[in-house]
Amino acid sequence: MKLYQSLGPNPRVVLMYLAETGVQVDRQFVDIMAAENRQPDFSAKSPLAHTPLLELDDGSCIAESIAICEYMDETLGGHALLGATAAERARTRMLMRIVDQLVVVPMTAGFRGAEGMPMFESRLLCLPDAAADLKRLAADGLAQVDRLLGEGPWLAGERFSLADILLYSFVEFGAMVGQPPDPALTNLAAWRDRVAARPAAIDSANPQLGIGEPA
Ligand SMILES: N[C@@H](CCC(=O)N[C@@H](CS)C(=O)NCC(=O)O)C(=O)O
Repeated sequence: MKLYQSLGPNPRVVLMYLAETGVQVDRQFVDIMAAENRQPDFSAKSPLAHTPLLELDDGSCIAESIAICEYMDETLGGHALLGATAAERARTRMLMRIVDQLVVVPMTAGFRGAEGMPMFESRLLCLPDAAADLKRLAADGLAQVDRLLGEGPWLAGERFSLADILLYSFVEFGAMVGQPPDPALTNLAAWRDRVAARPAAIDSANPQLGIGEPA
């Protein structure tokens, strides 16, 4: 099994999953800034030529960060971060869908229509006229997540889950690309500090390093 990873919040979700669980897989860095992901060898493996990508021993491939983590959790991770029961897993999936729709989708579309435009405009539909509104939508999504978090400690309550990893990767990405969370969202700020204190948050920050390798 081999994981293809790169810069960016989506590969970070998988790296943080690996760092949290201790699941070991071979890993290869793909330089998306140099368009390595769009070379025929790689794009034949991935439906949208995206990273992360997990290649199984039989040569078949799984794209999409959450699908990869779910596969690993089911086969190697002992349901560590989805949940121990069907009800827990359903709750984690519910929270991930909320985070995806309310935060990830508008945040990334807002980025593509503004700061990220030079990287994407030659090959993807970018919406510069909508970028400010998309960012407002993502900020509103974070406000809704702040309410869902309440006192926490985690999105699912007492149980740290893949939903926290997904949200954290995109809160950190947003902070780097001009969409930092509103400091008035105090539940989110306290939760972000709690996640940042987990070793996996540090170990997953640099996709070019091995997990736990000193920066
Ligand atoms: N929904 C996908 C998104 C994957 C994605 O957009 N990956 C980015 C890195 S964060 C990528 O490979 N970009 C390369 C490109 O656009 O050329 C997932 O969850 O994995």
